[in-house]
This record gives sequence, C-alpha cells and structure tokens, in this order.
Amino acid sequence: MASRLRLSGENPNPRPRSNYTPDSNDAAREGAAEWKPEARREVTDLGDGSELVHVPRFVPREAAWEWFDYLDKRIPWARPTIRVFGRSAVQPRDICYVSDEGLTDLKYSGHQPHAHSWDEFPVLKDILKAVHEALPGSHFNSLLLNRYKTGSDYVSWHADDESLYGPTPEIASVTFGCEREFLLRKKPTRSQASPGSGEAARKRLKVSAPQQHSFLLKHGSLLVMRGYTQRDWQHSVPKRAKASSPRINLTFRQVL
Ligand SMILES: O=C(O)CCC(=O)C(=O)O
Repeated sequence: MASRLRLSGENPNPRPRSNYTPDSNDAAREGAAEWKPEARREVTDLGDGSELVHVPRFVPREAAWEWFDYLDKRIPWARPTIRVFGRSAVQPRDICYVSDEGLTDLKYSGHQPHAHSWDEFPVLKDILKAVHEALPGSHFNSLLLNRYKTGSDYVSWHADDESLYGPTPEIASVTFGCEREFLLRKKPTRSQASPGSGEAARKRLKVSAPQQHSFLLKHGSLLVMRGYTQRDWQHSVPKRAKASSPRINLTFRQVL
C-alpha cells in the first residue's frame, strides 16, 4: 500500500464540528471542566541549567478545538508595527497581551502592547488554571498570544530575556491548530559572534557549530522552557509553505 511521509505543517488533526457560537463561552468552558492533563512528558536537558519539558497531548483534541475557536474569534488580535535592526516592519503574526493589573509593562522591539485583563476572557483563566495544575509551583501572571494565519507568518530567532522576567524565567507555551516546527539553537559565544578573520577563525567556527533542537508542536501540546534557556538559547518558528491553516500559540510568563 502506498504511504507518504507527512510534512511539517500539514494538519494531521482535521477539526471536528464545533459547538462554539460567538455569543457563548459555554462550549469552550465545558472542554476545560472535563479533562485532566496527560501525564506523559518528555524532558530535554539542554545543559548548564537549561531544560525543556514537552507534553505532546496536554489538551485532548476536541477540547483543544473548542479553545481554538474561542481564541480565533474572540481575541482582539492586532498586527503591530515594530522596529527591528533600526527598521520599521509589520510583525509577521497577530498578537494580543493579557496580564494581571499593576505589573511592569511589557515592551519589545519598540512596541508596548495594551495589557488586557483576564476578566475579559474567561476561557484564558481556564487554560491558565490547567497550566498551573500541570506545573506545580508556577505563578504565571501574563500571557502573550500569537496567531500565525498561514505558513508565511513566523517568529524569527530571539530569546525572551527581557529583564522583567528575571534571570531564569519559566515560559509555558500551549499550541492550538496547525502544527508547526519550533526550533532552538544555542546563542553564539563571543568568539563565534565576532570570529575575527583568517583560517584559524573559520576552523574555530566549523568545529563549534551551534547546537540545535527541533520540536513539532502539535494541536493541544504544551512546551515549557526553564532555567537558563532564555539566557543561553534562542528559539524561532520559521515560515513553512505547507502550513495552510492557522496556528494559535499562548505563552504564559511571570513578570517579577
Ligand atoms: O509560537 C511559538 O511557539 C513561539 C512564540 C514565541 O517565541 C514568543 O512568543 O516569544
């Protein structure tokens, strides 16, 4: 029988019919009431005090689609203009920011997103509760939401190393919808960043190519970055021509 390799970005989880209507939170909230997160988790030790935890089936498939529909339709998504390397550019994905009151404002790439209240989005409180239960000891008080409408939307290499998160932030990332590749690479050391010139420098670069990891983040999955991951590593979600449907990603953080 003919079989074919599934490519990253193709959706292996065709969506079931949704009970969601724009006037009601009920279907999305029922999903939260009825499940316990799956215990199976994969831990990756990145070395030097950095760690990743991946829970591929954190939210059951149907509940995850209810939440996807709620988030897709009810979140006031915006696509701001940011400054990157001295140039203005429209951010290549939709975003929204939610946080507790009275925290230090989030600002990145010259942009300060409006901080919405959790009370505006009861479903986000349900998801936050599930994340807190899965990660004992965590105290997330803010959330950056990302929506990648197509495979042309992406986030380039960066680290969430803003000082408002402290030196060892825990960041919990929940994915809904189209699966996309999430890449990690070790930040270049000083000598890699400015290797000098000549053969010796080139050889030095060759032997110390940055370490990389790749995760296929599926519908309903949870990925946690911990310890010194933001200090020592960068992450990205690259463009993928095959990713034809939207992906929503929630990154829970603690502002200190
Ligand atoms: O979409 C993702 O999985 C990553 C999002 C991200 O890197 C960020 O919000 O800083």
